[in-house]
Amino acid sequence: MESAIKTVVTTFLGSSKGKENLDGGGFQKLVKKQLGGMMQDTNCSSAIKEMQQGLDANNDGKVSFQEYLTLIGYLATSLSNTKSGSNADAS
Ligand SMILES: [Ca+2]
Repeated sequence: MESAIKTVVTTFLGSSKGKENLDGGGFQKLVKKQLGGMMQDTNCSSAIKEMQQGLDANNDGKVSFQEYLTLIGYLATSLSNTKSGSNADAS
């Protein structure tokens, strides 16, 4: 568990080069390199850009750590639903 959390943090910082926000290019690289197995359309730059805009809660054109966690949370929820066999509408 601790190593998973460290990975989440170091992956972000590696892609943002230690900065607080990921720019568009950094986000593209992160998704393509790290999330190709869990997400569809990771080879499509425009789909990733759309995803980035969806995550960008404060509309500054960059992905903050908090906004990145929204994506991780979404992926973790999807995985959990898959593993537990529950339907998407289960709450
Ligand atoms: Ca933002």
